[in-house]
Amino acid sequence: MTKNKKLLAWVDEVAKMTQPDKIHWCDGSEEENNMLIEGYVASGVFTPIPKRPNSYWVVSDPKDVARVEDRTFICSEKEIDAGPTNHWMAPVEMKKILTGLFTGCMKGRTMYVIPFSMGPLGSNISHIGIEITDSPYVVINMRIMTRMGKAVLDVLGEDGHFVPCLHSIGYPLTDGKKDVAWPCNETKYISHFPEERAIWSYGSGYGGNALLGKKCFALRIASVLAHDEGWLAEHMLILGITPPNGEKKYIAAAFPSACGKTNLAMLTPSIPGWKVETVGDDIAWMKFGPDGRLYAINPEYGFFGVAPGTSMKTNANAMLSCESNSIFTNVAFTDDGDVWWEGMTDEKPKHLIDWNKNEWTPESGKLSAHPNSRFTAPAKQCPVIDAAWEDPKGVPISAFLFGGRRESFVPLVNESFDWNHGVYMGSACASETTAAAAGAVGALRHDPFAMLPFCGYNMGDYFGHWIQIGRMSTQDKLPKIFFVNWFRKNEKGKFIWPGYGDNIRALKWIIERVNGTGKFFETPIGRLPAEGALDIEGLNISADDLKKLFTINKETGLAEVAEMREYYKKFGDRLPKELATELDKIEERLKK
Ligand code: TSX
Ligand code: MN
Repeated sequence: MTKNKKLLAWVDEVAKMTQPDKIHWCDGSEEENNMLIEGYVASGVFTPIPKRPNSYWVVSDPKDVARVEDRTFICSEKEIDAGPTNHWMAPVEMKKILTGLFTGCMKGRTMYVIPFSMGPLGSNISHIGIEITDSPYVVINMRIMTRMGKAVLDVLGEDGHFVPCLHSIGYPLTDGKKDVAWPCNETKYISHFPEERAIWSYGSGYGGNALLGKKCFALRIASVLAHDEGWLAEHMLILGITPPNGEKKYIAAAFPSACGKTNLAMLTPSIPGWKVETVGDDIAWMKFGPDGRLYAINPEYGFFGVAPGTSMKTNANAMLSCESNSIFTNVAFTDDGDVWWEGMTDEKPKHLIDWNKNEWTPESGKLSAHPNSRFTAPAKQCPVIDAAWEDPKGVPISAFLFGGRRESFVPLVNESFDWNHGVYMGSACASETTAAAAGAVGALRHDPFAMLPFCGYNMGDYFGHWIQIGRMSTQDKLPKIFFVNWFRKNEKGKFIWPGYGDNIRALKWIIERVNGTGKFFETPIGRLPAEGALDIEGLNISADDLKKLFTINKETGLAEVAEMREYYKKFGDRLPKELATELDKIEERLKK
């Protein structure tokens, strides 16, 4: 076990409060994993998937299917430090509520203690967390998503530091109450204490609400650590890209949801001789190396990917990653012993068991898989996992990409003039809403740096931190910053750019810009590929459409500036003056 005094004291304190029947210290072994899985198979919660070795199908409570942003709290001492984009409650007040809810909440259950490392064990960029949970589903998924078990306690040692991550589904088995397939509680709190660097999550067993290493620790708490210590914890994929000449570079990219981040991370390039390899698909932690460059690790150990839309056509490498040793949550089950979801195959199966465990046929007129259904798959099973994905030093980042889903104005690819202009681009990340999201379709939703639900402190201070990072090195060593948009439409409402594997063409120009060879022309909003600089060989796109991808309309640009100016008001005096200046400069250039 452990001799870590803080850990022993915390486990003791939590057990006194939650009153479990048993305490189980997770060692991360296969035997332990098998024991938990066998328990779920025996009770019918997990169904083995005959077509996929060591893989299981599970469905959640229909009311516990996604992260709950309106129940997510940043409990800083001062409200202003949570900022205008987070929900806040005073830490004492929140602790009082949570202590009430957690008292006796594990009665009749086993309390699991999960030691986990975010990042390769022993990397100076990695951090250790301990999750206490009463959900075996969480233990099984944490074993895929993080480096988990005994080896972590060895690294932690007697007085090593860890982030305490307390989780309960909030369903005690008191007075002989029977368990259910997916226990959870209508009352939910996903609470973060940034000053204490602690997480308390109550009432949900799903995804980011419950697998606390991911969004809660690796983004919300880590963003606070990164701000205080001068590094970056970002909602970014990391990919390696090798041109025919063999000079490999690494890129990190942030996109709002529904832009296909996992698809880009595992891209199959359409240009011969180019190769893309995956370091991570969701989170990047980056620190400056002694050479002044930013080095990135993927703090995770697996993928928790959205299933619908994933197919051998859209993302073959994701499909191949979850062929075995994977958990499938809220997808459908086929008659021949496999899982299925909308978009997996061109033709729909004739019959399924849907995610509510009801009979389903194409005539049902319902989705068979929940839109937020997921696969949990080990990253090492990805056929194009990068050779350096577990390198404790991290990989050197040459470019940052920001993006969004924008039907008009925003060009296919646009290079910032300098670091601060790039920070402006990050702050301007936004997506037009699709039918998949709540609210009006086509409305512009700001999601700065794709961090809107994941920044653990005041977003204005976060912008300032990015400005500050730019002062910590020199322009030639800092990554170049780009904005990309795969989603521009023509007047007929059709996507102009084919996307997917053809996005390598935009990445190719980006690599050429990093090398200083790519030809460009200057516009008021940034540097765009010069005529002929974008490789369109073998691409079926008209000259007219190609032009549309790079047309900057001044009136639309000025409207965009006005919209951003309005948005920036939200941040009051926490908005760095450098960003207000960037906005002024864009406006001036557009008016010229
Ligand atoms: O992931 C996507 N990417 C990035 C791929 C590396 N998607 C899916 C978004 C939802 C997750 C895209 N959708 C992309 C894209 O580049 N582009 C589009 C829009 C689009 C959709 C269909 C076609 C072209 C573009 N073409 C046909 O359907 C034939
Ligand atoms: Mn994400």
